[in-house]
Amino acid sequence: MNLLAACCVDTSPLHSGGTVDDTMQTVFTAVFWSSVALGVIVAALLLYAMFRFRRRSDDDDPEQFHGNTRLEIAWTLLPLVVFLALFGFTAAHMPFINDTPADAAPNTVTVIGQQFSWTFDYGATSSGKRIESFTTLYVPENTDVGLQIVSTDPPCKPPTTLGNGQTLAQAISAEGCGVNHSFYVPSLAGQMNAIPGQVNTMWLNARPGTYYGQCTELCGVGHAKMLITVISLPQNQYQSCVFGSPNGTIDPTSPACQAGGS
Ligand SMILES: [Cu+2]
Repeated sequence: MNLLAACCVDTSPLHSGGTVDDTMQTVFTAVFWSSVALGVIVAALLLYAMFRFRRRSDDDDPEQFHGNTRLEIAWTLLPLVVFLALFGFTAAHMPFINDTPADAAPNTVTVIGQQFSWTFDYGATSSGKRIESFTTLYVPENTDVGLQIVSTDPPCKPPTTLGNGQTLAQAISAEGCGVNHSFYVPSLAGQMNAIPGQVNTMWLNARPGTYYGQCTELCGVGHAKMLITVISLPQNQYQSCVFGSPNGTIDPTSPACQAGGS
């Protein structure tokens, strides 16, 4: 197990680490196996027709007919029903995947993509210092967490003061500079672009553990360095890791910030 962990990190969306990816896998599994079944049935019918009705001699003419209404209605309706069923199944699950639930609001993190790293901002201390972690996003386990995703690059700097009622994400996007990045941790949720001048939102709810991802929008020479780690911690451990220090500094080496620790 340790050997496996040392050799490779598992970023497969098939190995879900939370409720959003669970739902995505529900949709994927249904669409995938329906497609496999349809493909096998169509190929089998095709092979059957090719061999059963093949021309046996030069003067053997196949039966000629046209205008079989029942057949035409059937081959129109059947694919339509299959298509509508898959469409309905997908559409029924999309709101859960896409719409950040209201109870994620207190756990909103601003995700800032910049050449070439990720900053995660959890809010500010009473003295106004931003509480931030870099590369690693800490989340409370089994809890809805909202992400507001923005991009900024020099000459822009994340603003130090915010307008009245303005969120950090709104202040950064108002500056409108940066290049496109994309936040993607496949075992937790789908992919979301970080676009200059825009605030994109997504959410996740992670079971305890450590999850990995990376920037998935080619953004420059350091693109490959934009790795992401998500550590899902028990609620009290999360509180002391992220909000425990009076000066607002998150220490990634502290015991509170270790997955499966203290
Ligand atoms: Cu990038």
